[in-house]
Amino acid sequence: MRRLAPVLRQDGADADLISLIKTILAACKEISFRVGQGALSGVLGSTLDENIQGETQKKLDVLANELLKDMILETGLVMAISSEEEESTVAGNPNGQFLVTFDPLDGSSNTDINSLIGTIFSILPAPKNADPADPAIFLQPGTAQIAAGYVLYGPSTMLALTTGKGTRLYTLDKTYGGFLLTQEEVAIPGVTAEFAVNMSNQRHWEAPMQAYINDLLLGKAGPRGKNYNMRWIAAMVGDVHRILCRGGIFAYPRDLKDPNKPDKLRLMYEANPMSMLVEQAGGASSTGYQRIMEIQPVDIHQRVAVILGSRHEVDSCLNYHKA
Ligand code: AFP
Repeated sequence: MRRLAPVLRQDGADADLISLIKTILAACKEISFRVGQGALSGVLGSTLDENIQGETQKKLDVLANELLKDMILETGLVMAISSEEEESTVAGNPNGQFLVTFDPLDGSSNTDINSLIGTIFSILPAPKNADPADPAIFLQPGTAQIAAGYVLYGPSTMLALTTGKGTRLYTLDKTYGGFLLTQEEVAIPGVTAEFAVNMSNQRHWEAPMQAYINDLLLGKAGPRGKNYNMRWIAAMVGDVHRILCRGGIFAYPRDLKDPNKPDKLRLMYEANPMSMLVEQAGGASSTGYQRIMEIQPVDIHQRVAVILGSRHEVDSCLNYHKA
């Protein structure tokens, strides 16, 4: 089996990018170890604090954030980092050529029930001669991403990674301590009969999403002419991983429950990296009205509606939004 570095070299990644990715993964291996220890590690449960999103922080969120932040900044390769758990960006080396934005622990409500969680990351180019302390350096569309990936802490620890040459899956070999290539080229089937959405929000969605899901629920007797199955992991990494493995559509649509927070998922460290992984695997990703990776960000913690997965199913959903 092939190790990560030679595969990245073959894909044209330079030594600095490989070194940065390996550092991110070194932090993820440490997180994987702590997660694997479960209650024995003493890091389950909540802190007394809230993050910038107003959500209770889990101890593991804080630990994962500190590990990633410190290790990435120590490389000297990075001008600044931005994290779900940091109110603003954190400056690094003014001459660093990369920016890294990450969700240290996605699906953190799953930590206490020994269920799927993961780390999502996105690597962007650092602008030349910019102020490392200025958050505006991160406001680049997803199309500018140099690399994107996630590490899924499940029964095995897996890495999904793209540097723009397809999406590849690796599995952490805990005996040797490195990630080995286990799926060279992920290809999401274009057609699916599986959807993932939090149905409890259905009554708050916009009309096009209501109509689309209603038609899926009508099954064989409805306009789609086939029965659909539903899955919801409550961790985007888990749902996207399933879609990379066997297809499907994942949606966290706009929701009119709280007018101050119509969208849930974060553009910079959830939607953009996942969109790059999905598109590089032949899938599609949209807000319903716009390709996610073409959104010009206005804020590092910006939220967006997300509809992604099997290309033809995403197209069907988008047709409802055109009507
Ligand atoms: P947390 O990481 O804060 O737990 O949020 C996870 C998440 O952002 C995303 O990974 C899930 O798909 C979604 O929220 C789950 O949302 P529901 O709470 O509506 O199930």
